[in-house]
Amino acid sequence: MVMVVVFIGPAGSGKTSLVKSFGSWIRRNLFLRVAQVNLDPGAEELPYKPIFDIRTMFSIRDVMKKYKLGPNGAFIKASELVAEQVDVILSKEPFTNISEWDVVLIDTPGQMEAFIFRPAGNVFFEKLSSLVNIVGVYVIDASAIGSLTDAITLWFLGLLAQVKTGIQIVPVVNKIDVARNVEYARLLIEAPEKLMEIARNEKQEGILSDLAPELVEIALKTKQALRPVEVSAVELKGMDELYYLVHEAFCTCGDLT
Ligand SMILES: Nc1nc2c(ncn2[C@@H]2O[C@H](COP(=O)(O)OP(=O)(O)OP(=O)(O)O)[C@@H](O)[C@H]2O)c(=O)[nH]1
Ligand SMILES: [Mg+2]
Repeated sequence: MVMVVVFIGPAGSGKTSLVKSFGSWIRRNLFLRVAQVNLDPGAEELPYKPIFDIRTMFSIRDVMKKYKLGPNGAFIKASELVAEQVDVILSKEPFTNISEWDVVLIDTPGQMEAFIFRPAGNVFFEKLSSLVNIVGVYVIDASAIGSLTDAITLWFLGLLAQVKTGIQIVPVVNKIDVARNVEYARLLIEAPEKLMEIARNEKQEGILSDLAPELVEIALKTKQALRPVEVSAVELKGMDELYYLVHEAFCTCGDLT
C-alpha cells in the first residue's frame, strides 16, 4: 500500500529539505519507489525533481500579476486555486498512477495561515484522504525553540493543524544539528503537559503561567502516544526513525511510543 506523506509546518522549518533528504534516503536505503510532489507555488528552486509541481499550473508570481495582489494575498488566492483545481491536480501523476509508487512525499507552502487555516485548506486534504490514506508530518524547527513560550506556541500550532486538516499528524523535530533547546523540543512531543507545568512553576512567562492549568488539561486530552523523532535534513540524521514513525502511523494498530 502506498504511503502518502504531507509535510506541513511553519515557514523555513525544513519541509522542502526533508522532502528531498527523506526521499533520497528511502530510495538509497530501502530501494522503494518515491514520488516527490511540490504544492508550494512560491518555491523558487527545488532541490528535488517533482513528479507533480503546482508551478506548472501557477506560481505565486503569476498569481500576484494576474490578480494584482501582494505576496500574502497571492498565497491566499493560491490556496483557493488549489481547492478549485483539486480534481485537475489529482488527475496528474503521481496521483493517477498511485499504485506504482511506494511512497509519495508532498511539500507544502510555509504560509500555513493561507494553505491550512483558510476554508479552502480543507478541500485538498479531504479530497486526497478520500482516495488514499495520508499522514501529515508536522515539521518543528529545533533552532526556533529558545524559550518555553516558543515551544508551547509550536505545540499549539501543530494541534490546530491536526484539528483543521482532520488528518493524522505526527510531529518531527528538524534541524537537530542546530537545536537551541533540545529538552523543550522533546517535551513538546513526548509530554507537552510538562511544558505547561514548567510555565506554572517558573511563573516567569506572564500569561502562560496563568493559563497553565487549562493548557495542561488540553495537552492531556489531546496527547497522542508519540516518541520524539529528531532529524536533520541537512546532515541526514534520524531518517530511519522518521520512516518507522510514518510507517507505523499508517497502521492504526501501530504503537508510536
Ligand atoms: N542546519 C540545518 N538547516 C536546515 C535543516 N533543514 C533545513 N535547513 C535550512 O533551513 C532553511 C529552510 O529550509 P527549507 O527546506 O527551504 O524550509 P521550508 O519549510 O521548505 O521553507 P518554506 O517552504 O519557505 O516554508 C534552508 O536554509 C535549509 O538549508 C537542518 O536539518 N539543519
Ligand atoms: Mg519549502
